[in-house]
Amino acid sequence: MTHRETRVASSKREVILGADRPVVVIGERINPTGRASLAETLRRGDMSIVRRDGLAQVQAGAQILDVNVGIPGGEQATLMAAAVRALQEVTDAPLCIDSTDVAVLEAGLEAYEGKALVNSVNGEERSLGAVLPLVKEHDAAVIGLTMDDDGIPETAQDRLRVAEAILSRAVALGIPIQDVIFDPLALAVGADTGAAHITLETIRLIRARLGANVTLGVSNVSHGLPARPALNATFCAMALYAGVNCPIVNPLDTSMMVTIRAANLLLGQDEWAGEWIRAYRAARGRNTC
Ligand code: THG
Repeated sequence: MTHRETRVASSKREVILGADRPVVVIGERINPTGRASLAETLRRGDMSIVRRDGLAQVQAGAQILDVNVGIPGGEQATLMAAAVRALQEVTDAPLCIDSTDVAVLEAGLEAYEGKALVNSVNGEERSLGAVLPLVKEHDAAVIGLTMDDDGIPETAQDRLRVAEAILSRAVALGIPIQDVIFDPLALAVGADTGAAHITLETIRLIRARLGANVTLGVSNVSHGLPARPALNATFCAMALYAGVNCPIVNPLDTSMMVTIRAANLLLGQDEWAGEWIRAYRAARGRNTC
């Protein structure tokens, strides 16, 4: 199976996702879930934390920024458009527009200049019918979640079937095949001890059968557990080996970024260990290593 490359872009910078390229970090921080301070500022329409966190994540090595403004009761479409505009003022990084609400995705896409990543569509009829036409209309790329009207399948095979169904619907609408990437869904391992392993198997299967790029919301795995950074980084290393190439992570977590740089080197994506050595020297210069 040949592996496809996916292009996303801002008006000033493009980022290519592909198996034969270094990992692309999608920064997860612009998300009010579990972050009272961000939720509070968003509720006032204040974009200062959005700007600050966007910039900080890019400086820490994020190449794409996930933008989620999901606060209960908020005017989310307006907030999404405002967050997209605010981020475009402070960074050239392409954006990943994250909402379960189609009107919010649409507001984000309308404010965005470039080829966005839409987060996300899933195999539910309602989602396919609403999100894919929007993706087509805006010439965006899209993340397909491997769940459908029956929920999240328990086996890797069944999750692959959902991915195939999403892909064929997208292609039927005229969305280029490489513009669909997949997320095999990371669930909290504290709630189900078998969850992480099934996700890893699904990554491998999707990569082998569909040749598609694969993302993953890595931090979901550690919800409710102590020592989250250690679990997240370890799971991320495993997921990268299984075939994830654009994980959604916290780039301000230094152990996560060290793990990703190590994985790039160990999986043959860092020639002469150039990036590994450069990062080591930069950290030594800051006296943090
Ligand atoms: N797949 C896709 N998109 C996603 C997810 C996914 N988007 C959202 C989420 N899952 C990925 N992003 C996050 C962001 C934050 C956290 C987890 C996943 C997180 N936050 C801490 C908390 O809630 O406890 C708070 C962080 C803080 O306080 O700074 O864990 O799976 N496609």
